[in-house]
Amino acid sequence: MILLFNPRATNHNPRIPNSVLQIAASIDGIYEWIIVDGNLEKDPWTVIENYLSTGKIKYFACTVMPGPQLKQAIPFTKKIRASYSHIKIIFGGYFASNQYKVNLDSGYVDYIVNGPGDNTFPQLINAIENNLQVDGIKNLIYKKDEQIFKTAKEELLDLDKLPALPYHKLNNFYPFQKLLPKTYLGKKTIAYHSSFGCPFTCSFCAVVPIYNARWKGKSAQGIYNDVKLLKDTYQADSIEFHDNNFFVSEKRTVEFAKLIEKENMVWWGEARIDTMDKYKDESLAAIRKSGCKMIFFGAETGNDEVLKKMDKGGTQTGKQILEFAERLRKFDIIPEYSFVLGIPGDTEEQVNKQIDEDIAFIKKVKAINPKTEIIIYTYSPVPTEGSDMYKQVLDSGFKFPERLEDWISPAWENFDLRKNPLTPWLKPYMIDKIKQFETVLNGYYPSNSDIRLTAPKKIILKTISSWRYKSSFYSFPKEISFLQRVWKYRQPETEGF
Ligand code: B12
Ligand code: SF4
Repeated sequence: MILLFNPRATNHNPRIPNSVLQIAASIDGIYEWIIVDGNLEKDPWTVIENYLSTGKIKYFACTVMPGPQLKQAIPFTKKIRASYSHIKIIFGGYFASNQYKVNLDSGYVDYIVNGPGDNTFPQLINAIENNLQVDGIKNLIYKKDEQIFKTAKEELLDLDKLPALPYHKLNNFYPFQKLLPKTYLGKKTIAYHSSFGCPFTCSFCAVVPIYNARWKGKSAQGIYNDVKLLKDTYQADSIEFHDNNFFVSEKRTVEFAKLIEKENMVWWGEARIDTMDKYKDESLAAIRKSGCKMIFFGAETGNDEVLKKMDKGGTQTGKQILEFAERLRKFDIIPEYSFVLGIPGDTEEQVNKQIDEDIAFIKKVKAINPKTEIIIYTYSPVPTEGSDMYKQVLDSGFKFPERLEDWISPAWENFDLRKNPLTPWLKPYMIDKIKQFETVLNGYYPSNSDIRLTAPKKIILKTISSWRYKSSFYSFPKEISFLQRVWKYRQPETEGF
């Protein structure tokens, strides 16, 4: 029997655990599987241990993204290896694939599924069950005789041909209603993933090393059929598309918009500014009419030179970021712009100056379209081998942890959350400046995605933050952070997106 584990990633809104559910779909009807969702268990280790003590579990298969999920994935796996050494441990997900060396060197991860696991996972289990070689299985990383082997990457799969996700079986483990949280979009929000990869190669992005500029999406009709099923069966009223880049194909998006319009559902997804700026006006209008209220974009920075250095790989410019915010305002679609501050520079002055310029640029965006939701990340390197930026990162002396356990130290957890990146070029005063600006910005423009923050609270926050925002005086905004703490203000990115 295979135990699929989704470690806790969020304290607030558990969502459909698509990563492990898609793996469940790949073996459903072939191998017996059970699922433990760390987001829905107070004490997942006891639940896992109860399953282990039955003696039936042969495989522990765990998905891992960086950050909070590691806090359960690492210690639980270690305990399993120590007490149940016969169990094979298989990791998948972005952290496992991108940081494969540290995972395999730990001695308690046997195999890593490097990218989509839909074919790889059943093939791997079949090979282990039948004592076959694994070297012919694509998308796999493993260690043999102290040497790491990476097998070839598989062509991207046709999502319309993959087995349907076993939602009804998940419902036997966890009442499905608990997996449809109330969000900014609606009362019962579906998390749906409709494509693999992304066609671009931004040098800071964790998707790039896994997908190498490849993208493949499910058909609009296929997405609609799944969403309709969830609406009819579980009364879902809204959709969060978890694709890295949902809007790659204008044709697919518009087709989907036309199909979903009659269902009266609100939806959201992630896109690129330069891609969507090419969309026709009627396409943007159709998207809005169909229920798309807000779209997430990686704006990154207003500086064209830096955009080039980040290898945005497209045509995005600072001017376009501003004009597009204005364009979306006319269509009543809220742009959710994320910015990456603190990228490496040749000198300390240059890094600091870029932060100041980015802050000024964010204020320009807000002036053009005040409804724009701003998300600020500090730059956290990902191992995008071959990119100039990653080379600069390594030259600066930056190193990832060498032991798996080190990833759960508080400092590296903050790195994962892109809050305090431990990057040598970013000095403490710069981090303070970014954080203080963010506090003032969130005070003057409280996020609409925090649905618990009432209108009067928003007015109070805005009023007390006003003089700081207008005079660009951000130092020690204690009065604002005090209120945000008391009212448990949730920034858009901690809420999830
Ligand atoms: C949903 C999600 C979340 C949810 C998790 C909810 C939940 N139920 O667990 C929330 C919102 C909590 C979250 C948080 C974070 N996330 Co997140 N998240 C995602 C997102 C959008 C979708 C994941 C998903 O469900 N994918 C759908 C499945 C089907 O695809 P998949 O995971 O790739 O799975 C396939 C393969 O990878 C593989 N596979 C995956 N797992 C496993 C396991 C096994 C055993 C096997 C065999 C195979 C396998 O097979 C699957 C099927 O083919 C991804 C981006 C993405 N598009 O995947 C980011 C992503 C994983 N998150 C990321 C990050 C960094 C975070 C944060 C840590 C930081 C942040 N600020 O965003 C935060 C933590 C914040 C906090 N306070 O906790 C990054 C990881 C980047 C990196 N450096 O590795 C991603 C890639 C987004 C991005 N492009 O930057 N996240
Ligand atoms: S467009 Fe987005 S998902 Fe695609 S490579 Fe760039 S940052 Fe990553």
